[in-house]
Amino acid sequence: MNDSTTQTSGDSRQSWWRRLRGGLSRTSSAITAAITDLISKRKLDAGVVEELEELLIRADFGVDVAGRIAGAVGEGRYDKIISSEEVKAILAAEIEKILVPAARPLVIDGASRPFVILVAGVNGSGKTTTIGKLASRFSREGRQVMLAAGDTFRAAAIEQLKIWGERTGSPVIAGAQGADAAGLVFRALEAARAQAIDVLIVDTAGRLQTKAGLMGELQKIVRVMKKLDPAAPHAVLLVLDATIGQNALSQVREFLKVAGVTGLVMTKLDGTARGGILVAIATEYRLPVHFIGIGEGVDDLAPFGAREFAQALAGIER
Ligand SMILES: Nc1nc2c(ncn2[C@@H]2O[C@H](COP(=O)(O)OP(=O)(O)O)[C@@H](O)[C@H]2O)c(=O)[nH]1
Ligand SMILES: [Mg+2]
Repeated sequence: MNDSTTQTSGDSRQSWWRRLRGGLSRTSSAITAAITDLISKRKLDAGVVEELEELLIRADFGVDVAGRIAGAVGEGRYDKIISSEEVKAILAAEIEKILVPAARPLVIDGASRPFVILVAGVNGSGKTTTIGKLASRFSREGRQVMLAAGDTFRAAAIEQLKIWGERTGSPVIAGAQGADAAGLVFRALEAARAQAIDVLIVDTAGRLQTKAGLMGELQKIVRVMKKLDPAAPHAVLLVLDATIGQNALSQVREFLKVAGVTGLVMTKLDGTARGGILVAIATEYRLPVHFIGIGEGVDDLAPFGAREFAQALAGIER
């Protein structure tokens, strides 16, 4: 996806770019400060390339990607004086190339009513917040949204979803704490059909400690949905917290096994200097990255664009 599909008007595009740039600034400052430091008054040589590789590994790009990008910077440029702006530009171009296949938007198929989105991920990854942000976005697009409080484990989780429902004008189907999540989701899907809802977003629990139980619960939710609509869920979004770095990779592996993940949302990119993890995941799993979260506010979620993300990460000014 390119910038023009992210925002339409020039003004909002500019303000979005500033927000994205600001959100990724921890990672980009770490990278650009190191690059400037590395190449100031020095010719490019194997030592510089190696140090560049190391700094990319520190930003969680992963060893393979870091090696590939550093190699591309070095290619044909040994013994030349190269400016940090040039290095940043090559870096951005290489990151963009890697991310293009991952930047695929979440397409809401209007023929599926409701279009059911199951949201999975470990506790604290940002599921409920992301659901609120998505509800706001879809409502603004003129869609009727309903939320299902499938995280029945904690009372606070149910309350949190209700608040997002109020804020975004979306009805919330919730049960008592401890209620059977699959049963609740069944009811929600019935209600969504009766009320001609366009998008039903289902929150889930993310208890990592009881992995087997949690994963069983997810599978049960999916099985029960299919009784009403064999095509549901139409999307399974895995929400990943960027601040956990390389652990995100093993979470993708676990959830892919049981939940049939169709796309990713990476949150909290504003809270880490290691935003390269998104690049590592995109390379390893070839899953679409639909959205990124760069703050706690309702507007701090954006469709993922390869070029703008790569440029923001490389600290390029527009
Ligand atoms: N800085 C930042 N915080 C976020 C983002 N997304 C979620 N959070 C915060 O992360 C915490 C956990 O989020 P929550 O949605 O409750 O996670 P859940 O347990 O997966 O439902 C909350 O304090 C959120 O405000 C983000 O993109 N950036
Ligand atoms: Mg939650």
